[in-house]
Amino acid sequence: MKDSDIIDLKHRIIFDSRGDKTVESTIFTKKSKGIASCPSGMSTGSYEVRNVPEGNFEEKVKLFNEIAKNKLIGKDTANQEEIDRNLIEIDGTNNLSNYGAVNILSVSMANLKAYSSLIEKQVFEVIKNKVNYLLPIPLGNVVGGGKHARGLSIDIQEILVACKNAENLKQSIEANVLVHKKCFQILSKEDMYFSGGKNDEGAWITRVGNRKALEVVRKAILQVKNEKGFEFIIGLDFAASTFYDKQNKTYNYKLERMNLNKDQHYKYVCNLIEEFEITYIEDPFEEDSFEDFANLRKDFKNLLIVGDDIYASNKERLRKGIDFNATNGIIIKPNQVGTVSRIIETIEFAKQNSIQIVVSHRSGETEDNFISHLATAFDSPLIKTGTIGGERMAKLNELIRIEEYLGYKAKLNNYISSLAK
Ligand code: 2PG
Ligand code: MG
Repeated sequence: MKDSDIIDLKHRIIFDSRGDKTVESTIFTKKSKGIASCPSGMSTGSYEVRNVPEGNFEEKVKLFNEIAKNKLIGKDTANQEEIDRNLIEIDGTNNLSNYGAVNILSVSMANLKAYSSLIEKQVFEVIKNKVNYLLPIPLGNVVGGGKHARGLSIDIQEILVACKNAENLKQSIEANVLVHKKCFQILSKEDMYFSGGKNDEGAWITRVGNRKALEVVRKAILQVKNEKGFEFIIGLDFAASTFYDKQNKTYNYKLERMNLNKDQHYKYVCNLIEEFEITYIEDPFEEDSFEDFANLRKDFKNLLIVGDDIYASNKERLRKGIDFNATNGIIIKPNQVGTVSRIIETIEFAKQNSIQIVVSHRSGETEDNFISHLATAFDSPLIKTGTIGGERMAKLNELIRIEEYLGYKAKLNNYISSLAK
């Protein structure tokens, strides 16, 4: 047996930030171990692999562990692709419906971590060994709605900010936090029903409506700019599939009492982009609207249009998007596809086709910081991790450590400055 061979594999059930059960795996080699856990989404797309398996959760986790142990002990942690192939073979389905990403991805990431620790490298260096790295700028939601707020807030899922003139990661994180704090102050004054409620990702909940919520964020940004000199872009994640009515083909905004057909919705999206100088937009249309995405792409040249549910981090879905010229960006969430190798394949395909990647958390998170390494390895221009909250800070603080470790070999990725006016 080599030092890098797997000698044991453990699975345990832990709880995510929503209090739901998920899986943490530990892989052991003779001289190292790797621990990883899987997050879960709330506004999940139909093209994602299954996250949690059907049936009795505890039994499925136990069973998977027994089978995986048999199959993986003696295999080389250095060979990530072979480990991942074996994991998918155990499941026996392409969409991982038997055991789910909770079981599979946690082992896949734990394997990479065990190997990195053995060879005393950082996880991102094992993924991509380079001389210089570009670090992602955090894109954090400050006001939130949709499913993450259980329908108690605005219908747009996320109003996001990212700082375009920070000198380092610490500053870019701090800048977002300052906007988050300002939003609290402004909402306290301007929303008479505001009681400091937050959604699953720590963004403020408010029922003032989409436009007013955007005005609040704009005001907050201006105040932070005047006080500290930080400048921001504003982003929106509509998560439009979550309020699209397939039967009537309308987008139903509950709070605003608006049921918009496809054309009306297209105009509504365009108006918000213009009025609030939106620089980043995610899932403005439901997950099969390739044409609408493509039209938006033609109408707004300087906009980063990012597909989340439409692609579900899936390479074949992205291929279709490229054929349509639907977007210039893709959300990257490892648990949408279920293994490290699969997510790397999607990222490399995106990069070959000049599609910007935006590595992202899920609304139900753990303290795992794998995505910080994934974003660093591939020079992701942005990382979506939320603005506050322990499970969100776990990713951001890891980026601070990575920046310190890399020293002069790391620079912030300034892609968004090239977009912003
Ligand atoms: C999204 C994500 C993360 P969820 O839509 O981008 O913010 O939400 O994890 O619930 O799918
Ligand atoms: Mg999204």
